[in-house]
Amino acid sequence: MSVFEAQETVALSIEEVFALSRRVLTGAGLSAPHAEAVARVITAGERDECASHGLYRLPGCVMTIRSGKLSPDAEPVITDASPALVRADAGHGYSLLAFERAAPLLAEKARAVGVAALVINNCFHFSALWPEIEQLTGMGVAALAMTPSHSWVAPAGGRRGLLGTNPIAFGWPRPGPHPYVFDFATSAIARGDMALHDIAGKPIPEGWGVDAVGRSTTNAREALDGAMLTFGGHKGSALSTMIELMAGPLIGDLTSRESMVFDDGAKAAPMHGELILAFDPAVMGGGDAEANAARAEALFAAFADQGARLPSQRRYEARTRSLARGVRTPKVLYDQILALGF
Ligand code: NDP
Ligand code: PYC
Repeated sequence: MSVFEAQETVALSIEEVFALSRRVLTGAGLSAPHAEAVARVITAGERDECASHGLYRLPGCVMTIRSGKLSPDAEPVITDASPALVRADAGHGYSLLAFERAAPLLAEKARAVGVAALVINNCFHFSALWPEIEQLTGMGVAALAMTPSHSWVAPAGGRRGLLGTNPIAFGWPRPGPHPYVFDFATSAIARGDMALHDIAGKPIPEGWGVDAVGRSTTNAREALDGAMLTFGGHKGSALSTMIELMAGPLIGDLTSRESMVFDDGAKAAPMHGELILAFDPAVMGGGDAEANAARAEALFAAFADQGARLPSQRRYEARTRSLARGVRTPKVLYDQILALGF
């Protein structure tokens, strides 16, 4: 349920969400290719009712562009680094254009070798990972993506920000339009969602964060000013640390702590790297690809047999609704976006 459930809303078509996003982003100075790549992902977030990574992100994008740290017209440099490695230097632009331009080569390599990696370096990153995962499953490969953020999250046993909210997302291609996809922060909740609780004046559950002196809090503002906590205690903490390492030093890029130092109080989006792995089940499965795919489908069917739902099912249902009827966005957010003046 949205934290803005009872609030006044504005009705927008999907086309209007994209046009508004593009207008604001180009108005703030982003080049057309970047603005369109970012607007596509913001529109997808709004369409799938992912409030923390939809239109809510536009004011933050404008703040990032105005910080002077982001290169608004950076041309991603894509390198065919080895038979199984694509490297994309985003040149301090947003990650999304680099991903879009490099993804076809990543999938091609996975199909040739079985498993391949895309390393994106020097990118500003604010987006959910599932749009990228869905692009890859649409090319017939399974995919795993991860990225650090800023050091807002305390490790298990600690009380101060050190790790990022570090999302990890996985996708498995399926027949039909809806792949199996999960995508979550390794913090108990994404920071964007925590901020939405703060804006709506809603309490947060115990276990999401601690205040500035390390006491457990149910006040979102206090947790934002203190430290967020990982999901699953030491397990989320270790998974988050793996993401720091795999999408940080392993790929020659910044950790969340180093991203925060780079930010230097500008409150821009995190700047670091992203690691995306792609797997071709037809190559890796060795034998009968159809039989292997059918076994995966039997696993998914067994969820429904006991009344469980698959991750992304809520999103796909929201997508169907939005494509038919458009979206409703909180008026307070819509007015804030118009007040940016673009
Ligand atoms: P949630 O905890 O809301 O959901 C995470 C995943 O779990 C989704 O795939 C969701 O599917 C699935 N899920 C939720 N409830 C169930 C259920 N009952 N049964 C099965 N599956 C379920 O997300 P987070 O707050 O952790 O993250 C939100 C977003 O924030 C992510 O998209 C992430 O990429 C993004 N993010 C980005 C960061 C960045 O640095 N770029 C940093 C941190 C987060 P469904 O959507 O269908 O409910
Ligand atoms: O919601 O945690 C988050 C987040 C960080 C960077 C982009 N989104």
